[in-house]
Amino acid sequence: MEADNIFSKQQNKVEDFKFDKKVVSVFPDMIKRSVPGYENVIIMSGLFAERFAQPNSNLYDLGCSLGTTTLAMRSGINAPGTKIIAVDNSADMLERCKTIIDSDQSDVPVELILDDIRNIDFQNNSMTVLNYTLQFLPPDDREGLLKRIYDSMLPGAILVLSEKITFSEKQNSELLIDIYHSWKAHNGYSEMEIKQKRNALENVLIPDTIPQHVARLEKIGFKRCELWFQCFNFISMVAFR
Ligand code: GEK
Repeated sequence: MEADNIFSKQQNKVEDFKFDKKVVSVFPDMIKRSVPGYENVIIMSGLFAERFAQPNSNLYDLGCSLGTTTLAMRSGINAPGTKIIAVDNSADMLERCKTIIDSDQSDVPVELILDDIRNIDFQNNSMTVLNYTLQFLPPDDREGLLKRIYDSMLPGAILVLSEKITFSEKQNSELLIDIYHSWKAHNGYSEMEIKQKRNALENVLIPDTIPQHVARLEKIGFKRCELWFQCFNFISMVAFR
């Protein structure tokens, strides 16, 4: 696994973050050292799939990157006749994802789609996972996407939504984000790397607060939702149709 040193050198102008070849080559190391709880959230996505995949239905992994969530879901699914539809709009990510999925032995079919998740015609949907992807959509597009997902869901279907979040209370926000940065430093990132990555993400990753997420899910019609994981400014929720 290649080490993530993308922001280790001083850059004159920090460009907006892109999921390009350079990021793909370090992605497993980057996400593990940058998203607290990532590995647990992936494992638990597999456990949700084990429990909620319905026979003859589709399961969606939106913003699949290298397919880590897809593989966890694939190994969890017991229901017959299911298909996982994994979508990403980065051609570099999806190309590498295809190699990884092809080398996995499970016989649950996986369809990889290179497209914007806003263009997908969701159907016959028993589970949708958005692991750290909704945060990259323009805020005004988030409700529309979630509504279309909701409308495609079978009774009893679930949405797993994992996100970086922000906080409305200023002191909590400063403290938790500061501790998060300490955790990144603990994982070997320098102060400059942390700062440059933060700048690169500033216009690209726009986090919501937990109350914003809950209000949106309730407005769309999800009958229950629960926060099942939180570490500092990273969360995962499950919402039930
Ligand atoms: C994992 N879920 O390993 N349409 C399609 N893909 C998109 C869009 C969009 N509009 N916007 C961003 N992406 C993964 C990790 S990474 C999270 C998800 C991170 C894709 C983007 O190309 C990238 O691959 C992914 O969403 C976000 O479980 O890097 O912080």
